[in-house]
Amino acid sequence: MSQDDLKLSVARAAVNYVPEGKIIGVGTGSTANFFIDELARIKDRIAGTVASSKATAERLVSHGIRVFDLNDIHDSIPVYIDGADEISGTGAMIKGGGGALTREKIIASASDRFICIADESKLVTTLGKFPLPVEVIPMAHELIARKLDALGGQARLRLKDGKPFITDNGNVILDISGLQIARPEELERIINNMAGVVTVGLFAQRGANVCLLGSPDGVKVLE
Ligand code: ABF
Repeated sequence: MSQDDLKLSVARAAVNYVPEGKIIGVGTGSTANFFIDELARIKDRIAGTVASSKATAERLVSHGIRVFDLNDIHDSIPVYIDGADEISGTGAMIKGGGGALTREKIIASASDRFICIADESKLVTTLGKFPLPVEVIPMAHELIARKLDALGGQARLRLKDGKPFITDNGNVILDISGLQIARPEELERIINNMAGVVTVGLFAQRGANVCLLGSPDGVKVLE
């Protein structure tokens, strides 16, 4: 089975978690894209979606799926379905490899349940092998990089085509490599408290409620 087959298998499994007649949160990335394509098959059974990135909103709209502005939704969102770069057995995640971490964290915080969809290669014992993304206000990236280095990692400004990668929110991203994240909730709090940080891509204080992991033996469910 290819990695894409595994992503497709979890995307299909995630459709079973979509409640009828509701607005659901939809994540970003290649696994989330498989989910969007599957969601299109049942689009008449939901009221609509909120999207965690411009790219996701465009893909949803291209399927004729309604996308709401979060400010126009006055109830909590029953489920948010999204991928991850790494996930621990307790549901803590590193996210943001795709650069959408801030909107992902906002929608996760607005949702009753976070359903993480990933192939099983994303499951780790200790988070940190995948460089931890941090979205930062552009004027503060050198300052924040020094503070992150002091935590024991190496922070690098994310580039795209030789220029700083710019998020949907107009900010830049620092990727921290070399971390072994033994206490993800604590590190999330510490980095969130740095002035100039918009969002850290650690999702530990609000982790996944359910994780659907694609494996050659089928979809494994961690709850
Ligand atoms: C989003 O997509 C991100 O938080 C994460 O960076 C990425 C995972 O992408 P993929 O599904 O392509 O591995 O969920």
